[in-house]
Amino acid sequence: MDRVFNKKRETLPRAKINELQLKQLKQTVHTVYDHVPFYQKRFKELKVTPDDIKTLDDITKLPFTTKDDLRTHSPHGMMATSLENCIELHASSGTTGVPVTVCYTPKDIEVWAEVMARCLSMAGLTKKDIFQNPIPYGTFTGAFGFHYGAQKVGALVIPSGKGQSERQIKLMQYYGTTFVSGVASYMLRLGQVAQELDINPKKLKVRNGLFGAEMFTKGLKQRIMDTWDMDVHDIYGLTEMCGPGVSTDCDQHNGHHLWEDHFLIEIIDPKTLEPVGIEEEGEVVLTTLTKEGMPLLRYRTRDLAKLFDEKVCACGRTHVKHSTIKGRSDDMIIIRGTNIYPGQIESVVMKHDQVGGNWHMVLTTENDVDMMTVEVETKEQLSQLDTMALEEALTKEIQSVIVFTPRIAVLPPSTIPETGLKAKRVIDKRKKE
Ligand code: DLL
Repeated sequence: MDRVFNKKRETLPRAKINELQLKQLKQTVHTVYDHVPFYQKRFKELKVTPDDIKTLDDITKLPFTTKDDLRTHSPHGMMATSLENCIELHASSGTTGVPVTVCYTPKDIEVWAEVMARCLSMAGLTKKDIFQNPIPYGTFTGAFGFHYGAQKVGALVIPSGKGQSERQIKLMQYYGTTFVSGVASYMLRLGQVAQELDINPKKLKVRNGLFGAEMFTKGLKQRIMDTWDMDVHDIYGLTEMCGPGVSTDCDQHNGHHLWEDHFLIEIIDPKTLEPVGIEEEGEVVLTTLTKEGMPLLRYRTRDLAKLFDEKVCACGRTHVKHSTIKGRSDDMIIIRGTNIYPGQIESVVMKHDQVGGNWHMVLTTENDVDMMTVEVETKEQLSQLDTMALEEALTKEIQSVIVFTPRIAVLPPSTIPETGLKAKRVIDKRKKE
């Protein structure tokens, strides 16, 4: 088995994983019951005590935790230990409101480095690699998570940090970067910048990348692979669990292995809050099993995915696999009665070779009717005839996915403004009654 960081842990037999999870779940429940004011109150309201947890299925007796709970109570009302025992703090990027703060003990940082090392190794990182980390170093978890994990693997880390795309390309050229991390849409942008500098991305030494922090479709993945002649893996994570490092897709590319010795996953119906079946899509709910600073029970991520029923993956790992994150339940837009996820539009857009890296959809109200305009940038300036042909093709293909006819605007290269770390795909300017 290659591309593995901790073979013993990553291939634990199912019975052992369940045994370990039950032991750790019991421990976590005891800890929050004894130390976390927020959970003490919730346990009392639900009339549950740690003794009620006898099997893994008993998890359904425990309270959910929501983002709003964290916004109101974190960090102080959610901590299981004093701040004195913590050595680092991070905060969510705040894409959907007030950021949430999480504090880490030394052991939390160790676990984070371990799960990141597993994800990075699964994506092909070795101690021989030159690893470039083009993510802002700050309260966002991205840069530090990758940094700690890559160092644990033993790679040489270039902490290249935020933006400055030309500089990123120059660093790749100068140091011979072989592995890149970050956000997929940014990697595509870097490909464009290299070309603008007259550098063929394929001629650089980059051969592997691990990207996440936002939904990206197979089409976008393929686009990066073709532009750079590199392999691409997808990493999922969120500040509330640790940051990046919760799961990654292995070389089979048919699901993300989630580290079940540190996180317990459930998939629920977001309306009824009941568990859904295997292979059924629902909201990802996560419980931390080894966290000391801010353990969380049944955290409702609002991310949508399904679990796969596979005992042992062809890669040799036994940890459960979930599908690519389809998006957040709050990313779904309803327009003229149709539910649309940005990913559905991206899948169509990315099939067209002439389309560049950036696109978004603008929603407006005209004569009291919702309108959707999909704006796409081209890679290179197109002739009027080619522009019209592309508009026509996109109109037809997007219409077949969303049922009504969208407007399409094909724009020259680099005209859609960048929106920071995570791409903003929906600009909603509709009149709100
Ligand atoms: O985005 C952590 C991260 C950094 C993950 C770098 C991967 C790479 P937050 O800012 O707290 O943390 O945002 C977490 O981002 O709930 C998902 O909605 C979304 N997300 C993260 N990874 C993926 C992914 C980081 N691979 C939120 N696919 C999560 C789809 C993702 N969505």
